[in-house]
Amino acid sequence: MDERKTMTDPDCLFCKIVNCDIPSEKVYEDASVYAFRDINPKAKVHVLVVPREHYRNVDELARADAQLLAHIVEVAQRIADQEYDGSYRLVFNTGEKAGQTVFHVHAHVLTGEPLDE
Ligand code: D5M
Repeated sequence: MDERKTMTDPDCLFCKIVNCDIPSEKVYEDASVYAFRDINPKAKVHVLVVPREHYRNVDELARADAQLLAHIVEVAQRIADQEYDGSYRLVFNTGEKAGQTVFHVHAHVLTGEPLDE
């Protein structure tokens, strides 16, 4: 366990979604993660999987809690199994120049149809 004091950021969009202060279309939840449909889907099925706790990006999460990162991958597979044939693309945009716009780590799970390369 790391020593960060703030596990929720009151100004963070995805913290608000996890806490149900902003509505979302939930796909899956458990004690440590929450998954919901992306508002601007880039594939037939486009789900975001986020930890309930606030980490800025996947690097911060990996250093603090590698098991939680592995759990996010398990949840991505579960969603792809439920919503398609188990095939999926997993994307973590990390940093502004890579297209990250929400600084609460989230896995984009793209599935539901064959994907272009
Ligand atoms: O991905 C941020 C993603 O978050 C982007 O694909 C849109 C999505 N988004 C933004 N607001 C919402 C709400 N309110 N519900 C669902 N999805 C949302 P990034 O990798 O940071 O660019």
